[in-house]
Amino acid sequence: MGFPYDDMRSFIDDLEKEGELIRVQEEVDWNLEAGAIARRLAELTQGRSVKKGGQPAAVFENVKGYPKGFRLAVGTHYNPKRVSLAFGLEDSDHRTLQDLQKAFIDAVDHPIKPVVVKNGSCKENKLFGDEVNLYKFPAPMVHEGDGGRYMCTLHFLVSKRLDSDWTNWGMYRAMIHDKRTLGGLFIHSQHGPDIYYEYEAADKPMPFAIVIGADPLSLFFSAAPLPRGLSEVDAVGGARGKAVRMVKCETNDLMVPADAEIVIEGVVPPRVRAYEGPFGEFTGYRASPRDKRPVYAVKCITYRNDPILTMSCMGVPVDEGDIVWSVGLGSMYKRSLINAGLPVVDVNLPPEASGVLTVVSTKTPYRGIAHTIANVLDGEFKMVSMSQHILVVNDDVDIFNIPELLHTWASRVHPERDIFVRRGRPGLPLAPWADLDERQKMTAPSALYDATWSLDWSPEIAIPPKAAFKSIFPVEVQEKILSKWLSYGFNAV
Ligand SMILES: Cc1cc2nc3c(=O)[nH]c(=O)nc-3n(C[C@H](O)[C@H](O)[C@H](O)COP(=O)(O)O)c2cc1C
Ligand SMILES: [Mn+2]
Repeated sequence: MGFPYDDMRSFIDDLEKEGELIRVQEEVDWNLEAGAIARRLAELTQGRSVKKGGQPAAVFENVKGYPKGFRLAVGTHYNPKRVSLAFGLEDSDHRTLQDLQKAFIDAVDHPIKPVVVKNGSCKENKLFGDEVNLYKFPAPMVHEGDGGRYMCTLHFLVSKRLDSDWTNWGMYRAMIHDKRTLGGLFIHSQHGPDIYYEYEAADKPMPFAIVIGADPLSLFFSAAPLPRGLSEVDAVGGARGKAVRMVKCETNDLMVPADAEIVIEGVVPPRVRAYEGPFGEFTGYRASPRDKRPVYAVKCITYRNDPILTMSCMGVPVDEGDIVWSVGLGSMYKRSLINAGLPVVDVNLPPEASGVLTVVSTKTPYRGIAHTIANVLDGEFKMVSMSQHILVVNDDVDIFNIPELLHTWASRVHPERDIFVRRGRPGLPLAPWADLDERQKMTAPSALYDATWSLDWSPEIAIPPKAAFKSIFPVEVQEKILSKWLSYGFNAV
């Protein structure tokens, strides 16, 4: 079908045509086998396309103990090439994280509202009341040591603010408690959790829909911190250049994409908690303990014939979480810093750092701009969930070049003067470096590293010149060498 995709299936078909996905006919167990394959694919792929040495994504067509047709998909967003296809970018083989950031920011700045349609393929099968059984789907036991089978690892939660038109889509993991109940992790200051706490304060159950396997951009935007009040579906419409088609839920007034694979409907009741987790997380560790967390009481499930359950096996980089943070968070941080009038050049959350490191390159018109940058991000994004470490560098550094970035960090941060330990802020409950008490109370400390040269230092005598081809040779010498490169006998670059 090609871009824009109306559903996950047509995207999967295109990934297959591009050589970026295979269909596995061999029997695969939902119990650890699917997760372990997904993990190995991520670790071998490292964000590369198949042409450049990565492994394909996979649809498991034959899941142990399940009827034919009930399928699992992994790896659909493991590299920028697949995401570029989802965005409809030409020349997807050569697209960079920066190209994707640009497409993401454009979409947020040019949203398109969804359209409501009467019917959709997500209504092909309907389960109500006693028929509801989450185990009907091959929800995976993703990693060893997880608290249970996770139905929702690559999906989004639809919820609507009390007394407002703002409908939020957000990705918050959910585990099966029993055939009609899910439970999940709500990290403070995220939109979905904030909306739930509003209902809870009013002593009302929060109606929800969980959508699995909608078009490939939906989950990408659902996992990023869009501006408060902007409905993710409008940004997805913007990215598609075409409105998303939506149908009404069976048991509440929420709208869901018409051709989603699986839709779970129900309520999150106030003041009910059940033990959820632990789970292997995006930081590359299983750090947040089993704890009492909100529950989803399921009233209805609708699904397409031969449904595809998308899943993520998060862990060490690079998996889809790392790509999503890099593009989604990177875009939103850059947009907000530039909108705040700061002379920021680039923002990179290197996928290799699991999204907990934010690097900003900037001009330095005044002393301490690194703190202004951190404060803007704190204010707008609260920074609870991601980007616990912020590294600010001068704009001579290409922060998308990881060796250059590491060299800068190692060579320009004064250990006494340039590292600012940040305590007392809300912290990441999943922070692997924090002690258990800090993780449970969400008070993990974080740090700001100011790698910009001191404005007091004289460029002539105190700032060490960089001994790089581009900076420590006269332009004439550089040009001569570039023009003669091949005649010297060296390889083309
Ligand atoms: C695979 C995946 C799983 C995630 N799981 C959770 C989670 O369990 N709880 C949570 O609060 N955020 C989780 N996130 C992060 C949120 O999706 C992300 O911060 C997003 O901005 C939330 O949407 P919101 O800004 O509308 O709240 C997850 C992200 C991904 C990619
Ligand atoms: Mn949101």
